[in-house]
Order: sequence, then structure tokens, then C-alpha cells
Amino acid sequence: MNKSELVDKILELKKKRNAIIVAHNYQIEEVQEIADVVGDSFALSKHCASTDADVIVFCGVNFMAESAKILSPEKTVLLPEIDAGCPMADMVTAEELREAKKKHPGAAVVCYINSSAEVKAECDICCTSSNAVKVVRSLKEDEIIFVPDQNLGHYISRMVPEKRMILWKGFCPTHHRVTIDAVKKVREQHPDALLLVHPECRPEVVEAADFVGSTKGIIEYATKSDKKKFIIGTEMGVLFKLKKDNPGKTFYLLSQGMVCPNMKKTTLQSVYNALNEMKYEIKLEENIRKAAQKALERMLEVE
Ligand code: CIZ
Ligand code: SF4
Repeated sequence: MNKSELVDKILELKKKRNAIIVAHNYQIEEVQEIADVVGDSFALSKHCASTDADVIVFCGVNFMAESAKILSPEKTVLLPEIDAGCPMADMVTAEELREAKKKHPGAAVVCYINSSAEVKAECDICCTSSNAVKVVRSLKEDEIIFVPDQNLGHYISRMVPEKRMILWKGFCPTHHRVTIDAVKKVREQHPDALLLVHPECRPEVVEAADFVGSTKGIIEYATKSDKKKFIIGTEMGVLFKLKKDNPGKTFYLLSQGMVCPNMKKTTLQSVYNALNEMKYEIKLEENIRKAAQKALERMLEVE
């Protein structure tokens, strides 16, 4: 099948299954193009919960499809590529977290949305890169166990110095790879551009930025700004929407290595296969799902 036949088949199947397709900001262009909604993991999960579709095709990585299932247990959630995972989410297990909780019994436990349902189920509250600072500020405990991203954790502790943060050692390989040397080099090449970075980057890269935010935050900031040139310090998939929404502006990637291989696995063919064969369905144990839902819903109360 060529591309337009594939798109037609996908649309046909979508109708037949009463399905919606949602895609993360890091997905490849042609997948973003056929999606009903493109956004960050939490916005997509909330959208999924608010529609009356029976089937959700989640173009992203495993923890995102799980978050959608946590909030929409009655819907069928499909992840088109079974091994589209997040190496950072895999850097903490529920068992390891239970051990850490025993060592710090008075601490609140906060997990980044980039974590498995089992890990979320062990936490008091979840956060995203958009609301992490607000979530931590809202807690009454002075001590916080934060999993799994050390870089986001470091950024929060800089913004909320009154809390004692116990940081996990996890990191996103795509963001952590970028060093301050890359910042110096690109600043020299484009001295009049603003640097917008994701808090999953290293602390020294975050400190050197003009703006720090989630994919949603970066897109909104660049779109509202009256500046014309931006260096983008997050996964290259966001460039698609940035360029589409801002034809008069120029975007440079902070480092050519900012590509998440897991986010690039989903193709039009895999979306078609997902709808055609109803795979791969996300299934969660109900007690885990309910406990994870509590952590996500508590986050909603903070917003
Ligand atoms: O929550 C998300 O979607 C992630 C992983 C990144 C972001 O900043 O949108
Ligand atoms: Fe995970 Fe990083 Fe890929 Fe996001 S970009 S899915 S945090 S590995």
C-alpha cells in the first residue's frame, strides 16, 4: 500500500472501530498528521478520558498508553508498537521504590508521569514536566522521594529549595546526552536565538537556558514570543508543530542527537496494523490501576 492508501484504510478502520488516534509531540510527522490530537502525555490521556470513542490508538510509548488506560479503564487502549518503551521509566521498579520508601518512612513519594503503572501505584502523587514544581510545592511533607528523573528532580529542588529532595538516578538518554559544550557551540552559531530546553536535560544545560518547560510549554512559549529564532532543547519531534504553527520563525535543534528511538518506532503501517488486528492492548491489574489512578487524580487537584 502506498501512503495515501494506507491513510484511507486507517480512516476507514477508525470509523468502523469507533476509534481515535492520539499522538505524542515526539512522534514522526506522518503519524502526527493523521492523529486526532497531538500533545504531551497527560493532555492526551485527559483527552482520551473525555471522548466517547471505544478504542484509543496511542502513538507514543508504553507508559503513556498505560496512563490513558488508568484514566479510561472502560476503553480499549492500543499501543501500535509493542516494544515502544521508555528507558527512563524502566530505571525504577515498584520493588526498588518500596525499598526506598522503607528507608524514608516520612517522605512523600512523587513520580514523574514517565513511570510504569506499578510505580505510579506506589506513589502519593504524580507530576508532569509542566506541573512538577507546583505539585512538589503543594505537599506538606518536607522530604520528598522523587522518581525516576534526576534532572527534573534537580530542577524542582532548585525551584523549591525548602524541600529536601531524595533524587533517583534515572535519566532520559535522549536529553541527558546533551552537554554544556553543545550549548556553547550552538549559542556561538546563533547568538540572537533564544534557548528553550526541557527539564530532562542536565542541570548545567537547564541553567544556561532562556526558558525551561515541557513540550507543551516550549511550543506555547515559542508561539507567543515576538522573537524570531529559537534553539530547541528537546526531542526533535516537536519541530514539526513548532514550524507548522510558526511559519515566520526559525528553529534550530540544540543537538542533532536529540532523537528518541522508541518514539520513532510507530509508523503509519503500525497504526494500520493496530486498528486492523486490535493490537497491542494495554491491560492492567485492577488494584494497580486504581492505586495509580489515585496518584494521577491527586495531581489533577493541584492543577
Ligand atoms: O509528558 C510528556 O509528554 C513528556 C514525556 C514530555 C513533555 O514534556 O511533554
Ligand atoms: Fe523516555 Fe526520553 Fe524517549 Fe521521552 S524522550 S520517551 S523520556 S527515552
